[in-house]
Amino acid sequence: MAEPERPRCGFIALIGAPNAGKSTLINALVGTKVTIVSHKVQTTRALLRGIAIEGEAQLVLIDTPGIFAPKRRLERAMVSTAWAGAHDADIVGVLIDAKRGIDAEAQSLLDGLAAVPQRKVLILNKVDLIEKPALLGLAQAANERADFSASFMISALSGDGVADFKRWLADAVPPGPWHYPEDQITDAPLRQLAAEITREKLYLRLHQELPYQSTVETASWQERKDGSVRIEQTIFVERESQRKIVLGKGGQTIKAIGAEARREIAEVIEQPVHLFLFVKVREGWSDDPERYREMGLEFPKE
Ligand SMILES: Nc1nc2c(ncn2[C@@H]2O[C@H](COP(=O)(O)OP(=O)(O)OP(=O)(O)O)[C@@H](O)[C@H]2O)c(=O)[nH]1
Ligand SMILES: [Mg+2]
Repeated sequence: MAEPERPRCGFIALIGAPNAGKSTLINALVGTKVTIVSHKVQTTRALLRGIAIEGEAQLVLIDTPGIFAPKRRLERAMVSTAWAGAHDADIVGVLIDAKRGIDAEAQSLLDGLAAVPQRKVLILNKVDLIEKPALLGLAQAANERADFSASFMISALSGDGVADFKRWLADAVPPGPWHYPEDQITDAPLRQLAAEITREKLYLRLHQELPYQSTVETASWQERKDGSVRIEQTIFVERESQRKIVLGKGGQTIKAIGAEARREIAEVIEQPVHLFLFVKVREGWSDDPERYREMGLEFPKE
């Protein structure tokens, strides 16, 4: 699809509490997985763009970390990054988990919107989980607390209502040339996307605090003559005891994570992949500015 005669293009940031379904919605709008999803909170750590085309419009969708009351340094970096993403966008999509309703987290998110001058749109997500009548009250309550141009009720998971929302966005973004080639679906470098996929598999498999105390980086990426790629990744954890958990009995856990990640990375890059995972203990990595640079986050001073 070539750029049309009267192109439109705009940046849309999706913000919301952790686990509201922002990343799921970005993937649904793009039509391919460009950002990772898990049932745990605080999955997304940095800004990531997914790119979709609707009619004459190119929609640049910015996935952001969840907004909540942060305590640790990494959390503070994630939350301030999320608000910064909202301030840089043409349109701000505010996601609320309809099942949870307007709880304390959603309330403080709505309060924070007063400082966001951009056009805002309310998205009540996960409508598959609740009854229709409850939705109307929820939409009304949210509209009383912030100034929304429109409200949508969707299920990012089933796709219900997503097409309507996408058409609305296509009309709402300003006229202007497309920012990306028409076939590009994300601005994330492949090595970063590959590291994120491995982090998703880690999140899905490991329990309690461990996922939050680990990070994944792609250490090397070699294209081979036979068309395959050799990828080495490092999983950083904080303590030796965590390294043992990631490895699992006889290396079973890391092997399973590696197999799942390899399959999905190969699918995304459409090349055979040889994936090598290494687990390193780096005490205090979440206080190391270099790790933040790798994740695309600013390093908060304290
Ligand atoms: N039932 C239902 N579940 C959903 C829907 N959208 C997302 N989910 C689930 O909600 C969980 C969180 O989804 P994510 O897309 O990772 O949420 P997020 O807002 O990006 O979360 P953070 O990155 O942690 O801020 C996952 O288990 C999704 O499958 C929906 O419309 N209906
Ligand atoms: Mg996310």
